[in-house]
Amino acid sequence: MGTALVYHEDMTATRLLWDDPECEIERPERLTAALDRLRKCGLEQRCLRLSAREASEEELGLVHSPEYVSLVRETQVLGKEELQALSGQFDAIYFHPSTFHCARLAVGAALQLLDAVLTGEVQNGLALVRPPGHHSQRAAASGFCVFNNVAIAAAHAKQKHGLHRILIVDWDVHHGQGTQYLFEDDPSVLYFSWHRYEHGRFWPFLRESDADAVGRGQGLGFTVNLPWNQVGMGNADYVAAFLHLLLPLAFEFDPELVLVSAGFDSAIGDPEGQMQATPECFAHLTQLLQVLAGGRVCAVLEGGYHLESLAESVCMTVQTLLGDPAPPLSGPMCPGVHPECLCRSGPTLEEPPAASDYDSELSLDVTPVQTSPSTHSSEGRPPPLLPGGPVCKTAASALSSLFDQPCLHPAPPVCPAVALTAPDITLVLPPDVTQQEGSALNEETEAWAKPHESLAQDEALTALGKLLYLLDGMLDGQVSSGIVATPPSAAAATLDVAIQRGLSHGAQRLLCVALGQLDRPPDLVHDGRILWLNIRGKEAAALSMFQVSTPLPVLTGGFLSCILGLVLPLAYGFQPELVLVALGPAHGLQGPHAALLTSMLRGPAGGRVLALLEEDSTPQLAGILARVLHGEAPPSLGPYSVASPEDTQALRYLRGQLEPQWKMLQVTSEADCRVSSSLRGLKLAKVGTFTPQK
Ligand code: X5A
Ligand code: ZN
Repeated sequence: MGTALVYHEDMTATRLLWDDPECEIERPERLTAALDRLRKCGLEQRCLRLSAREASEEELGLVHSPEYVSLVRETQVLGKEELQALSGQFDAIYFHPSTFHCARLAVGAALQLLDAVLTGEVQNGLALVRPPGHHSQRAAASGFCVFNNVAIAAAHAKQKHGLHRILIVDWDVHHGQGTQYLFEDDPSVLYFSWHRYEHGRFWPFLRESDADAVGRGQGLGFTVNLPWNQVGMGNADYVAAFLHLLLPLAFEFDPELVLVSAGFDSAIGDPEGQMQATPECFAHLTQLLQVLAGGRVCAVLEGGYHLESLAESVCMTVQTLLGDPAPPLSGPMCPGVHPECLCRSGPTLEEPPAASDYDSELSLDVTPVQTSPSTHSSEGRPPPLLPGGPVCKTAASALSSLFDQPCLHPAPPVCPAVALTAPDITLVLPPDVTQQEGSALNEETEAWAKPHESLAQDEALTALGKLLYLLDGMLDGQVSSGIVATPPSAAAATLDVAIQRGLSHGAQRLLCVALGQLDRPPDLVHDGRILWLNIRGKEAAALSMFQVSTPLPVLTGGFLSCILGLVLPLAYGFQPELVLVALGPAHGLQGPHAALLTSMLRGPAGGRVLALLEEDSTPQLAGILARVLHGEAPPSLGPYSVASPEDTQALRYLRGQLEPQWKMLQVTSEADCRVSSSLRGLKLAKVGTFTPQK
């Protein structure tokens, strides 16, 4: 199943015909820049190209009043003066004789994308549209938006496809007040928006953009606003907001479809947003959403006014929709540490991400660029900004070198390999997953096996040979990820060898997630190169910031809290070059849970995940892991059940222990805390009253 790209050249027609400094940023070049970049990077060619159609007036009527539709229709015949006069009746709006046509194409593009996804023609996609939609209301244009593309798509998904639960994620830097108004009393649409707010001093200056607007009537609890009261939010803030706020709610909501109001004015360089998130961050946001709704994600362009940043962020989004692993995030992952601070203390913006950082994506031979966690975690937040100084200059030079290259993408990523030893495991693998035949040389394999009694028998040696070969392929960048099956008795020793081999190959940070009865190898180095996380069903303990164990929660809610609230924040904070996921003896994990964990662990390590299974695991398990490593969506976890009190307590204890060192565990910023507290009561109320209708 593929990715659709919906577009129509006519949408470049609408443009500002008079002087208006507020509106001039919404230009035709926004679309051409994005499309050109998609072509140059070979991404457009990998998509199913769909030509946008015009939405019908009936479709516009799903959310807009007939009078408003007539008003916009009539702008087609107006002259410049009349257009300007009418535009003045709305907030931040310009009309052009082509506006009605373009705006109908924009809605039509969103609908076409939605239909392609909901009929199963494609898995996901992006509609590249102008004008944008999320500020548009039932009877009003606003903020460059004429018709609400995403809202009409949601209404259509309910009406024509019978959907019951739709998640709208609005990552544009402005509050989509139009979308909020249209669904505020509707519990079948969960609307999430983060936005620059600055305590109400940023456009659209609305009280109802604040965190305490949570919907009303039946829709109470189904509107979630995360206002940013400062500019300069970066990768760590965005990822933390998804992990700690959006995703826990989204998993509980269990959407059948995810619509993204994909504005890229929340990216670095944008004059409106003044934020710091790099284009790669949108790959991560996309990947985090792809674990929902069976991967049915429809992204529709909203804002984004820095052409380079916009184009690159669009590419990151499409590349991820296509299933490629997200490139690693650069810079220390510390939520709440904002650019002024970074410029003064961190190496990131002083040594801006350069071409080589992107080239190193699939190669571990390059010296890692990130600060190690031990240097940025021990001293807390850097001192506040001193007035004046070189701050902005540094940020600007970081930005220019970030966008200097014509195309930042490496060659299309290599596919996962599966190295299985037991011949009786036959798999239904995706066609481009390679069944690895190769093996390390016998001498080398025996040398690695020597210290381990459990690796003496032939079967264990064969598995080890395959593992070493696969691991070298991953570390050298020939394969992105892989699966190896070992005899159960050899699991611990095989994992030990994998870690040692990774270190001797020069890996600087290796994350090991061990499930079941697998102890940390006793003679492992304690120098911060290995983060050992054991999810095994005994007690919660943090022996050090690099050695953590937690019980395996039995209920779905507990499992999700453990993944979203502990495993992924640690993983994103650690920024590993390689992740080993080992399903050891008595791991107790069901297929869908293992698939979700493995799928999400692709994020922090640029897709380099090696899964170790036991030989007697079912072929289905190996198959499902191969598919998620290949970029497919994990299967649903089944009905949601709230975490048990014991699981919640264990998690809270561990987070308390580890929070001082691992900043990604902290629920970011004051605003975020306020959202959580305004939702807490509602979320609990919802668990009792909200019954998913499948
Ligand atoms: C879609 C979008 C922004 C309007 C800003 C007006 N609109 N100052 O990004
Ligand atoms: Zn915007």
